[in-house]
Amino acid sequence: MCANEQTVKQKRIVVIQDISCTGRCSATVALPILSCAGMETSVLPTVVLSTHTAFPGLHSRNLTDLLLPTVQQWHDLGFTADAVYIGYLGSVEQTELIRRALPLLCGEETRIYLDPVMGDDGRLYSGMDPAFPRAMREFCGAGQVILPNITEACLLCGVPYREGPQDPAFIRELLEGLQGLGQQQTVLTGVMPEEGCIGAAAMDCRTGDVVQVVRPRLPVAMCGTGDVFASAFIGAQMNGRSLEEALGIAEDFVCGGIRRTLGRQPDLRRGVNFEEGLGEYIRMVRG
Ligand code: PXL
Repeated sequence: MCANEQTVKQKRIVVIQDISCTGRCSATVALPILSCAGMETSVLPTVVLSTHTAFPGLHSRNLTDLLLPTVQQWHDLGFTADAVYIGYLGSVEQTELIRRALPLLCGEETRIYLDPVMGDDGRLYSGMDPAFPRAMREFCGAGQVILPNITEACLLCGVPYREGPQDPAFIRELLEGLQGLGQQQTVLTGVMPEEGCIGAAAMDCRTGDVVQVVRPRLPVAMCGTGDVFASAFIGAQMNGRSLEEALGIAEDFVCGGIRRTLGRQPDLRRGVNFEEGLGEYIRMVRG
């Protein structure tokens, strides 16, 4: 056993998002990736859905009533998290409840990652309350790191959606519009700075410094890519990788997953084959 394993305490993360029972997004993506990042995972489910919302005929149940009692029990047991990752929430009311629950989960050092999951391709996800973007704008202040995609950034900033490629001035406008919302870093995903490229642009909210990581774009849209990206990014940062390194690791992990899925899985709603990239991911973040 190396010295590191004896002396460094294993980190704990609480994942607050839905369980979409099949279809590879949210908790079914986040938990395995964060486990591979070496973290102890807990899940606070916000909604249980038979599938994610891109499939017709789904059944779902909001677990609003369980949120505060669960966190209160964890608090009473002396449980605190090193990181919290908030994703898909089931209602405006849940944003308020989670805001009240966070102090019970967090110590001084806890890092809160907030992905304001609301929509994609310029539209709110099916079934999402139109009042949600305004509530989410307020809620972003709870996050040290916020991770919107372009659609969510537009909704948060109140600017019309623009399809890619987006000119650098527009990406900058979004990053500056988001700068005051989270506390430390903004990670804007699905950025297409030029034809044939996709990546992420991140701003340090305190200094205004921007880093951008881009990769060749595969011309498909798959469900759950934002969740794969956010989980891989968080796992890398929580293992001490710099902002730029974590962005690169997460982009490579998503691109590898999309490449592996193409041609092998006809229904792209079933999400990204990230599983077969986990061995490589472990080497990137833990090696
Ligand atoms: O991947 C984001 C996401 C999370 N949770 C649910 C969703 C989606 C995207 O469609 O429907 C329930």
